[in-house]
Amino acid sequence: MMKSSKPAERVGMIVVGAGFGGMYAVHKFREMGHDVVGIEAGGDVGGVWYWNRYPGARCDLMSVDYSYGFSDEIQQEWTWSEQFAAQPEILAYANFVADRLDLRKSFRFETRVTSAIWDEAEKIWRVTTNKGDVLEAPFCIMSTGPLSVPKDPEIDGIDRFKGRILRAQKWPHEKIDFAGKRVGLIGTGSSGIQIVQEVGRQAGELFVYQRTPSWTLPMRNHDLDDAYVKEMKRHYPAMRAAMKMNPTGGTRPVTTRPFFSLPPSQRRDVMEHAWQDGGHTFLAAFSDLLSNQEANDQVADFVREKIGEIVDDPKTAEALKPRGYPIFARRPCLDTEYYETYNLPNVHLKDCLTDPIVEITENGIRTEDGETELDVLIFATGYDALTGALLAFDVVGRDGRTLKEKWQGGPRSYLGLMMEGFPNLFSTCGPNGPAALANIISISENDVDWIADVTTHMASTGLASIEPTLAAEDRWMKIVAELAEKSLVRKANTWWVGTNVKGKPTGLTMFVGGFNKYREYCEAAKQNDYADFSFQ
Ligand code: N01
Repeated sequence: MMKSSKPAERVGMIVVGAGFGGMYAVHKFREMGHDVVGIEAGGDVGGVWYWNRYPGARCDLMSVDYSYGFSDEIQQEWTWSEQFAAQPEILAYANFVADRLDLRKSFRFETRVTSAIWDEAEKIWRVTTNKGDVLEAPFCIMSTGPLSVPKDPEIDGIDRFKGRILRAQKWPHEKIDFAGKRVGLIGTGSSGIQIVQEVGRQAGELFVYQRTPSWTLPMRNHDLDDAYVKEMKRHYPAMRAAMKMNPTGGTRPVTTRPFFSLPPSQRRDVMEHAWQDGGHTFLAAFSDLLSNQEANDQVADFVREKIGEIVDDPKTAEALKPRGYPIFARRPCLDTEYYETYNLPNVHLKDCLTDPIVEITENGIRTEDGETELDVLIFATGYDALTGALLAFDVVGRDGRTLKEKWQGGPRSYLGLMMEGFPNLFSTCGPNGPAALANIISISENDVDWIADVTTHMASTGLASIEPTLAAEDRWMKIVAELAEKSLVRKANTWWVGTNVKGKPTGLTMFVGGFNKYREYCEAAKQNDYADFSFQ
């Protein structure tokens, strides 16, 4: 651990991260009168949207959902231009909010936390940074994000490559010119798919190295017209209230209709409509796609059929069809003419399942079948998700116990918000909450508000520290595990279950019961007089 020569600064609250969770936390606690310091590794606000500037980067949640609801002024003043906003517009929105609330003055940018250590005698968190800062505060909120630690592919020879390497998760700020270039892309998750559909239309040649094909559905994005925006703004308050009651934390309708409750021809009509409608309409069409394997299989067959209809070359079409894991068990991607891109003569699919990558060479990528020369190599190989950011530095709780020790077998917490043994440490969008399965801005707002209530309760009762009891944490983890057991989500190899990182404990540790239920649990934890916590 780095020793600092700077004197320690005592503040009221430390917030780590300037993504949507951290930005709201800084605002909320400042409003409550706390002296708040935010720490952020990036050069400005925006979190994942600050870093992910690759061509085609876009959110697959509707812009009206993927925005703050805590301030009616802000939602009335800001106008979204598209149904699904692109990265520049989302980053502009984050900047707009930061300007509007004057958030930047509370953040230290380009600063990384190197350790966070609980001092039991003083009842404070002592946080050190790579700039030598030492901050002390009774409370610390980790808004470090579920997808903030990039992961390179585990392939030999990366350092050898003489061309340019670009990473989706840390994309350069300047525009990259792909014209006439031979480009290789590794990874076909949400990021890779978005890159293919853009770079495939710009590059001289694009070689897409696909290991596991992802399921992707048409986004059918469109501009929002003035009348729609006006109507939406009129209904924002009711919409935000409804989002709190929705399992997705968004406005997507939910249904109680199981797949097999309809006769076959009607099922087909509903699937066709969902495909034409675009977005995540499938998930709103049937209630049991993540619990009934047979229903899931039929939707999977339907989508495979569509891929076959779109892609001209039958061998490429076959390789693009996902098999062996349920549809929606990996994060379903939304695309704009992704499959159509493979009909372009300069776009080539390299199927790593039949022809695995052997190594990266000076000049390109060598698979078992031979070497392909490349000028540019793009990694869209995902993240050490959910737990990566919090395990990237030392977090030391009561009695010197580290988070690495506590999470040796996988993440454990109460509600994804707090952990036994780590008093006064909170996280937003923590790994045992609904994290990646619901609207992350809705979860962040819920979590920050919950933390605010807890600290208000402590102030009014003169309590210095709070942590959940081990029994409460065990009970929550049992609820999480029992729900996970019933869900098809655990049946695919993904960052959701940790199988994408070598040596990481695997298992579905997110709460799959829906955002609305999660909120109920959070409410109950406060309502029963904080019986699940021990205080000092
Ligand atoms: O990462 P991923 P992502 N050789 O982990 C492949 C959110 N997001 O950045 O599956 C060959 O999904 C790997 O292959 P495999 C969203 O929540 C949202 O794309 O391990 N391939 C996989 O194909 C999303 O789920 C949006 O076989 C290798 C890919 O890399 C999450 O971020 C946009 C490899 C990684 O896919 C993460 O998505 C972007 C190797 N050695 C992201 N190593 C939107 O809102 C890895 N891969 C639209």
